[in-house]
Amino acid sequence: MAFSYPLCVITDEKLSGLRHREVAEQALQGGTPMIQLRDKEGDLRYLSEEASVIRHLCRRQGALFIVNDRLDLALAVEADGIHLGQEDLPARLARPLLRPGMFLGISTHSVEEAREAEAAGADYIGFGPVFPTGTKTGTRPEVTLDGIRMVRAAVRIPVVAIGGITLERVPEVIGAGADGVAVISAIVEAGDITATCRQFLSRIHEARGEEGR
Ligand code: 3NM
Repeated sequence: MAFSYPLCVITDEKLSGLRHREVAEQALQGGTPMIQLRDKEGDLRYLSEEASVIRHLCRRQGALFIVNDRLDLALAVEADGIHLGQEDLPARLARPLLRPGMFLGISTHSVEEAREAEAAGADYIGFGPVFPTGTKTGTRPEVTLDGIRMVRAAVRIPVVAIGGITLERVPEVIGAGADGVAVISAIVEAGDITATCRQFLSRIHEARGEEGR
């Protein structure tokens, strides 16, 4: 069955010049099914306010709300899930702390990490960077479209591709087997976030052979 959350918009206040809640609101208006709050620097008091608003907005629309890295924040605001990187709390330690039904997403950069994440109970993996990205410093070498093909064949859980993904690149990324795409700059830096999300979704549906949705 097709993954129900094929577009994840990751909020970024620096790149967008907007508050997390504003990015989320505009992305949700464009039909985005999954929002991830990601902020490596903001203080927790501020982020808890942003997260509470986004929690409400996502719930109203039936979209999934994922918090990056901060498990305390995810639990406190009753987010739908947590996304952890290879330098964050290990999945096997995080999984038992989650409420039943909460999503666990893990960033992975190789087939080995993807298999490990699946074995540790991840519900989906982020896989990247597929293409060069200026958004995250210190990223690993690009996993490329061939990497997506390999990882898709190696795990059963959904594979969400990330890193340098633009509207133009959606068909090849989905064509290589990604179940979804996670995007920062190509969406949050776009003048019209709402319209850009609609374009991404329609490109994704086209690439999946779901025209007319
Ligand atoms: N994680 P953009 S790449 C947050 O490879 C993040 O795990 C990556 O931003 C990974 O869409 C990345 O602007 C940045 O390239 C994605």
